Amino acid sequence: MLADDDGYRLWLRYEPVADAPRRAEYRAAFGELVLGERIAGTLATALAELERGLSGLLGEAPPARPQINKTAALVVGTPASLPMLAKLELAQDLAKLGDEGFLIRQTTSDGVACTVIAANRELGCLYGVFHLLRQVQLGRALTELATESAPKLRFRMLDHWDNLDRTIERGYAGFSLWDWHKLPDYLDPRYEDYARACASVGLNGSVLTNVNANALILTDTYLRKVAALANVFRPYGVRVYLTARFSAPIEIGGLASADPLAPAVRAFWREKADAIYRLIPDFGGFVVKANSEGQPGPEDYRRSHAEGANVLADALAPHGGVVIWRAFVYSNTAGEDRHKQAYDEFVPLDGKFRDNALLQVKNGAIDFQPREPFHPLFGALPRTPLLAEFQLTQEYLGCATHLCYLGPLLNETLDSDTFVAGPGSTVARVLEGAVHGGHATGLAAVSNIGSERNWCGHPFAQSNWFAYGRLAWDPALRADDIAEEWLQLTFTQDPRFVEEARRMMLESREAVVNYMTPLGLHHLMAWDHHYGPGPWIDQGRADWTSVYFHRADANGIGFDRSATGSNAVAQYAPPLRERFGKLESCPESLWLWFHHVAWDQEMTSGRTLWNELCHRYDAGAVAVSGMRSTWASLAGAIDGARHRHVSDLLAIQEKEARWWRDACLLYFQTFSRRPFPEGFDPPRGTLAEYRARRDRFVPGIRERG
Ligand code: GCW
Repeated sequence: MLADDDGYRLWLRYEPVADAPRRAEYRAAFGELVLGERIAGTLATALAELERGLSGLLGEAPPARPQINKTAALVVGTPASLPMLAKLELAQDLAKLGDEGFLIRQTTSDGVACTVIAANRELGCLYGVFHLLRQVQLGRALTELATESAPKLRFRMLDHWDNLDRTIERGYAGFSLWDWHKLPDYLDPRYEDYARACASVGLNGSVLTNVNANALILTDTYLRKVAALANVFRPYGVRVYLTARFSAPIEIGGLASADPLAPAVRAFWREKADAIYRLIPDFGGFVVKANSEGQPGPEDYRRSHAEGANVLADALAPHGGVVIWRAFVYSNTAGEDRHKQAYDEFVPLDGKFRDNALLQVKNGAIDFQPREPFHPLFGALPRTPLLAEFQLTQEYLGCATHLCYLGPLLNETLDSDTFVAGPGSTVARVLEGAVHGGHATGLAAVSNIGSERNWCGHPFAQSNWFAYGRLAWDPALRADDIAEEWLQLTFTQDPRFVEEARRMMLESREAVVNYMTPLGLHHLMAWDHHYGPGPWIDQGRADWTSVYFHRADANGIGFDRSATGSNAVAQYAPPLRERFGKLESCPESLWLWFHHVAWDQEMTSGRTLWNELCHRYDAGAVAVSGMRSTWASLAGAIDGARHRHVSDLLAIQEKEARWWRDACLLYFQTFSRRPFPEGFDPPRGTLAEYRARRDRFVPGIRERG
């Protein structure tokens, strides 16, 4: 019987290497730990990680010494901290690796067999240490350790939507990690474990607060608390960022206006930035949601987003900080197709932002749906550095209960070809600065972390934190390799388990797409909390309703965004605008995103659209039942606690997938007026029952009373 595991250690479990000969090889090769001189800060952290990791993996940590005196050594340092590195002639290789990259070499120095982890900066050493530990955890042969690695993206951010009262907007894993009430005096040990986990996958920025921001975070009392967190994160290379409420000059500055061009407002932001940097010298900067969903912004003063962003950018520039301005902007009154609004707003502003102002663009044009085509702003702003924003917390992908591995979604967006500079202009290459010759920028993701013991609530949700970090380091990595690695690190190396669970993970996102929003449907979730189906939602602000997005009628279903409709397709570069614009060339997976399609339209499967829709909804629900039985067959391969936890959640997911399937199809049938295909397992409830269901106090939103 394997001991129960509560999931707290994530992918950093450091259990003894199971293969005894391999363990002996490692022990022999890592005879002693030799670290660069001036051990403090990040280098000390790297040593502590090595000792901790190797003592778990190998049974004991090799002794740490300032120089070699055995026959084998694990040597870690920068050329500045470890003079012996000079002899190894690494300078040329290191030169390519920048501030955060590292290399691992196996070599001899004065007759001593050395495994060397070298980097230009201490943070690179720490990343190299985590890389090495991961290889040892995976039981890789010593001959496979040599590598060179540098992040392809500069900003690798985790965005917390955490409120000061510790609730988390769209959070499904408990309350906020940040215990503001007890900070700065009490430092929960979790803070350090959080930073370790982030650094272990290469994340280097943490936005502590919700983009629906509270200006109080910028007051002195809170900034001292933020500084305490920054002190904990610093050795791990995780910089702290805060969300800035645009109206803060009024709310905490005593000004009558927040007009970005008013001298007093500029002075407010300058003084605020100065005060922050006095407390947090490596503060990352501000993230701003402005003029979106009721948030204040420069348009309140008839100023552009660029004018707004630049004031904050100017305040941060002397300190090396950046402002990350969100492009998730749409009008407060429904009018133009929401798909088009951010593009229309920001394309005319290209080139008008300061160098230290970055635009953060959601992966798709609407809002973190199970499947969206990539956002047309990628590639459309050659003079503006961009971050792509993903959502790890599963607001639209099953909230707290669904197993949905997001690796395939991330790959799908990052691999999407924008064609802006010919074929191969993928979103990833746009972000890397390779398409327009700009600077590499980054990725951001809304965190799925909370106070639950296992951090993410669902044991498999940890894989999304992990996969995101790995892809932010290298957007070319493949979701299936990452899944395999994560499973081995997190659960076991048992090949049957890894193979079966990996298959489950890889199928899981498509299953969610199928039972929620197949064929390009989107935003059919229940009102406000977005938990469960609500395709019938037709009240309230039009572009927050489901009927706005699916447009089902007696003829067919789908949002016409072709030239005959809203013409959002024109926002994509040729040949995509033509490809998406015509039903014949549009991928079927996006049909109802871009077209209003007749119920009897034939699809490549030979089915009519209506029958295909039934088939997809059913296939999604069936896939979850399949995941459930696969998982049941894996009992015993891992510890009982985590196995049971996942089993119970899969049982909930199976019920909920069926709920989605039945509710959506019964509802759409009122338009299609066609029977369910032959052999179709009929819905278990009635439409009236599904419509009458009211879920209260769903996690992730604040409901009172
Ligand atoms: O998807 C929507 C969410 C809001 C969120 C918003 C955003 C923070 O429903 O809760 O607000 O996106 O990204 O700003």
